[in-house]
Amino acid sequence: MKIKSKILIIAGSDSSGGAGIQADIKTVTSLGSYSLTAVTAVTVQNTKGVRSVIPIPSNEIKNQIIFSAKDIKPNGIKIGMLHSKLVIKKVVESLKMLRTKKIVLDPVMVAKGGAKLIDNEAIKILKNELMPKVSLITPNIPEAEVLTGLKINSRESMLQAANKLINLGAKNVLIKGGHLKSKNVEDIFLNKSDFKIFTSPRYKTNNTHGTGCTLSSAITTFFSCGKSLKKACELGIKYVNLAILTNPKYGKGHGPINHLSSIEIKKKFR
Ligand code: PXL
Repeated sequence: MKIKSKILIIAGSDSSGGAGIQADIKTVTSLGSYSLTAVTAVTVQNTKGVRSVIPIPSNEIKNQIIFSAKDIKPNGIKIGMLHSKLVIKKVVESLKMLRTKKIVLDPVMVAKGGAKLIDNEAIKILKNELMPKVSLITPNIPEAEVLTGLKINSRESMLQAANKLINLGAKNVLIKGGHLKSKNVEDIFLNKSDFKIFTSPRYKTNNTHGTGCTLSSAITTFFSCGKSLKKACELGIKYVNLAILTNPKYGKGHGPINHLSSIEIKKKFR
C-alpha cells in the first residue's frame, strides 16, 4: 500500500496504548499515512487511571519537532497533550519554523479518570498564543467550558461556546458533545462562514479511552490527504464511532477503542 501523507504528532505517551501518542500513531497508520512524533510527556497508566506523568524538557520537545520534521516534511500536524506554558511556547516557536499549514489542536486537559494533564497557567497561553495559529481546535465540553468560561449543557450553549472560540481567534472549531446527557451525540463544527452538526448514535460502553486523541488524529489524516476540514471531521467521527462499536473490551476500567476499524480514504493524496 502506498503511503498517503505524513503526519507529525506532538503528544504525550500513554503506556496503556489506548490514548495519547499510541492512539495517534495507530490511527494515522490504519488510515494509510506515515507518522513522525515529538513526545511531550510520559504517563504511567492503565484503563483504571493515571499513576504518574513525567514531562519531557521543553527544549527536547522542540528538538524532536525541528530535527525530524525539517528532514521529513509533514503534510499535517496533530497536537495533543501540552502540559505547561513553556512547552506551548516552544511548540509555537517550532510551528513557525515549519511550513506545514494543516494543524489540528486537541486541547487535552484531563484524562478519563480525572487526572489533570495540563497546568492552569498553560491554558491561558494555549488559548491566546496557540489556538489562533492552528487550523482546527477540537475541545470536548469540559475543555470548551474552561476555554470560554461558559457553562455548556445544551446544543444552544455548545453553539454559543463555539462562537466565542471563533471570536477569540480560532479559525475552525469542533466541539464534541459526548459529555452531554442526550440520546444521540451531537458534535458541532463552526467557522466564520459555515456550520454543521454531526449526529451519531451513543453507544452504552465504558470503553471510550482515547476517543479524543483518535478523532483529532483521524481528522488530521483526512485533512492532510486533501479533504476539506468539514469533510475530514465527518469522516473522523465515522471512524471513531466504528472504533467504539467494535472496541476489544480490554482492561478493567475505561478500555481502548478499535483503531483498526479503518475506512478508506477515496480521494487520492495531492
Ligand atoms: O485522552 C487524553 C489524553 C491525551 N494524552 C495522553 C493521555 C490522555 C488520556 O489518558 O494519557 C498522554
